[in-house]
Order: sequence, then structure tokens, then C-alpha cells
Amino acid sequence: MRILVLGGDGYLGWPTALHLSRRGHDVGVVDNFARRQYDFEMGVDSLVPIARLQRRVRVWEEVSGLQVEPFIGDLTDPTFVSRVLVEFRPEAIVHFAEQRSAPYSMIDQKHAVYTQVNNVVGTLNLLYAIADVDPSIHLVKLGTMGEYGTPNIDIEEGFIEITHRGRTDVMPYPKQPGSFYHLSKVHDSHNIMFACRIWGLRSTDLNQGIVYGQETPETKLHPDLATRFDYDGVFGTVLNRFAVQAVVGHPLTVYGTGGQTRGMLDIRDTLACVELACLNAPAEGEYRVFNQFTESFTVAQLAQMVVDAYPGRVDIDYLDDPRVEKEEHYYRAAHTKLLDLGLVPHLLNQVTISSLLAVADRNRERVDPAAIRPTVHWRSTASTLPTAGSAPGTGRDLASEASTDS
Ligand code: NAD
Ligand code: USQ
Repeated sequence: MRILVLGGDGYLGWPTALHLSRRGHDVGVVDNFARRQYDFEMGVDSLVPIARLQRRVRVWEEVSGLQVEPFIGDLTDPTFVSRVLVEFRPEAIVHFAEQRSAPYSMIDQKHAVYTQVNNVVGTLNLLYAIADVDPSIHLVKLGTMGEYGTPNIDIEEGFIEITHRGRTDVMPYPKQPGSFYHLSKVHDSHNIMFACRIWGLRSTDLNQGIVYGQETPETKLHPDLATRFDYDGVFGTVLNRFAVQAVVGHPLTVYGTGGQTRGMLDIRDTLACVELACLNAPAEGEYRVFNQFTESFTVAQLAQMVVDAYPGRVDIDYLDDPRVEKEEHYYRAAHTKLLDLGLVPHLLNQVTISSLLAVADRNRERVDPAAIRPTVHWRSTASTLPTAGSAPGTGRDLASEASTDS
């Protein structure tokens, strides 16, 4: 298939592009390097060094003999989005290209507005471009399990049958997201479902859980094919953070009691799920939702698994929860649709955690201990970060630099 990967320079987008390329698909990647700019803004860096996109693409061609076509630009620019669709002519578009950190979206008003404009406007531009250029393109959109929140009933895959006053209907599952970032995904879901209804587009909304891991069969082929790995208090996700904390002797930062339960998956399963979605397109006009995770754990369980896997001593620090979220709650979420399509999950075990610890250990000299503790507090409308004054995108314009970079 011809598949365009939006956000193809990011943590998940880059390894997905390589996986799809190696599986024989014609792949293009789109990115505006916003993620690299957040690093400049926050004064942090990926734990694992990452090459520039242009270098990554060249190395992939040298190593595999396969080409991945880069397009540098911003999804909030509608002209750019339409041009890429016309030039590349994708059959499927995998859309990872959003600001994806809940804490980043909760820093202050500027970052909340930036997150929602970037994510909602980017996706809306994409929907219009698909409708205008080729409505048969399958949009595979990365959503999040966090759209549902933590209700006291079972979570279904996107829709729930409700009987109310004697009448029954199948409705979108109620959404109770926990940050302005997670809310942007809910807004996207509504816009996508509506576009499918009015223009007959086809889309799969992948409500993904928290991803862990850094290595995939393709990224391991050369150091310059590595994908990023975030461990800081704003962009690092929980298990990746705990692995780094264990290795540098920092107590594991469990927020609150650690009873928060979340769906999780191995990075290799993200790639498999995305390909399964692409290969099994929905019908014209169909909007469907897959819950993309393989297992669920409490945060305290994850911390204990890291303690058990690490050969040295690891302490756990129960911090006051900087977020507003339930610390103890019921959690049972359906996740059968990707399994039905053939997903064979990589489950979390001591081997997986040990390989995560090994990645952290190899790069331990690059860890900035000052970046580890949480700095963004949900109850505050303006968290005091050293750099929170500078608006996103007002730092170096990496996308322009890249387009003039021969
Ligand atoms: P990431 O930040 O590493 O990658 C996103 C990429 O999109 C970045 O390279 C960024 O520069 C690019 N981007 C952002 N806005 C853009 C725009 N307007 N135009 C062009 N490019 C833009 O994030 P990730 O961890 O790879 O996540 C990818 C997607 O998966 C996100 O949509 C995220 O919400 C979703 N997701 C991630 C996780 C996780 O654990 N990482 C879990 C569930 C869902
Ligand atoms: N947590 C800790 N200690 C930490 C970091 C996090 O206890 O050091 C807790 C958080 O309070 C939360 C849980 O761990 O209860 C998950 O936090 P996270 O930062 O790992 O994940 P989250 O903010 O939910 O966001 C991540 C991705 C996001 C994606 C989401 C999937 O950044 O893009 O949408 O996971 S989900 O959680 O299913 O919504």
C-alpha cells in the first residue's frame, strides 16, 4: 500500500514508518519538527541520541535499499496538507502528528491553546484535504485510551448500547478525559466521526494506551535509525521513566497511591496494530474505534516490576499527585478488535523490562537528574517552569531550517 505517516519523525511515527517500509509498503513521512522544538523549549533531550530526519532517511536507504519520502511541513497549514496528498497519493494515512503530552498541555493557558489548536486544526485540515483530494483514503488516527477516563463501568471499544426510557441505541462511549491534551483527542474523534458521516470518509480511531520500549527490529539495524526516548517529567511516560530512574538511582516517582490503572502496550505492538488497521480498511463512510492496548497495570504494579527486574537497589517515592485523577478506581476495558485481526501481543515481563533497563543503562551519562521530577500541576493555571514563558514554536524554527538545508 501507499501509506503516509504523519508525525513520522516522532517516537512512534519513525519506527512505524520503517516497519511499514520493510513490510513492502511505499511510505512517506510528514513532520514539522515540533517535537524537537519542545526539547529546546523545555531544555531536555531524548535519552537516546536521534539523528536528523534527513540523515535517518539516508541511512535507512543504505541499510535496507528502501526509500522513505520525507515531507517537511505543518498540518495546521491547509495548503501544505493538500499538496502532500496530491503529490504522494496515499491509500492510507497514519496520523501521529499531534502534541501528545498531557503535562505539556497543562503548563498554562498558552500551552493548552497551542495543544488544542495544533491537534484539532491539524486533523480538521486533514479531513478536508482527504475529502477534496481522495475520499477513499483510509485515515488511521491515533487517539488515546485516556479519552474514556476511568468510569465505574466497563469501557467498550468506542461505542456502547444504551437503553433509556424503553428505547435503545448504540452511542459513542461517554468521554471523561483527564487533560487538555486528552480532550483534544476527544474533539478529534467527534470531528472524524462527523466527517465520515457527511462525506463518506473511512477512518479507524486507534484509542491507544501508554506505550513502552524503545527498540524495534528496524531501529536496531543502525544507531542513526534509533527512535527517541523521553524520561523527563513532561514528556516521559510512566514505565519508560521508571526504567531510567532505576538506573540512575532516583527513587521511582509514583504519583499518589499508584492505584491509577492504565492500558499499556509494547512499542512493537504499536507498529503491528497500525499495519493491521491499514490492511483491513473500514467501509466507505465507516468510523470505527479500536482500543489499542494489550494489558493493564496499576502504576504501583509497574513500579514493583521495575524494582524486581533491576539487579541493584531501587526505592519508591510516593509523591503528592500533581494531576487531578482517581488514584483508586475500577478499570476494565475491552480490547478484542485488534486481536481478532491477528495481533499477537508482546506482553510485559522481566525480559522486556530488562531490555528497557539496558537502553537506559547504555545512555545513563545523558540523563539530566533535574529533568526527572514532575513540574506541572493540574490545579495550577500557570506552572512555573524555567522556560514556560516562551510560547511553543517561537524558538528555533526547525522546519524552515530543514527546508533550506541542502
Ligand atoms: P511524538 O511527539 O514523539 O511524535 C509526534 C510527531 O508529530 C512529532 O515528531 C512532532 O514533531 C509531529 N507533529 C506534531 N504536530 C505537528 C504538526 N502540526 N504538523 C506536523 N507534524 C507535527 O509523539 P508519540 O509518542 O510518537 O505519539 C504519536 C501519537 O500517538 C500522538 O498522536 C499521541 O497522542 C499518540 N499516543 C502516544 C502514546 C505514547 O505512549 N507515546 C500513547 C497513546 C497515544
Ligand atoms: N505517573 C506516575 N509517575 C510518573 C509518571 C506518571 O505515577 O512519573 C502516572 C500518572 O499520574 C498517570 C499514569 O502514570 O496516572 C500515566 O501517566 P503517563 O505520563 O505515562 O501517561 P499519560 O499522561 O496518560 O499520557 C501518555 C502519552 C499520551 C497517551 C496516553 C495514553 O503521553 O500521548 O495518549 O499515555 S492513555 O494513558 O491511555 O491515555
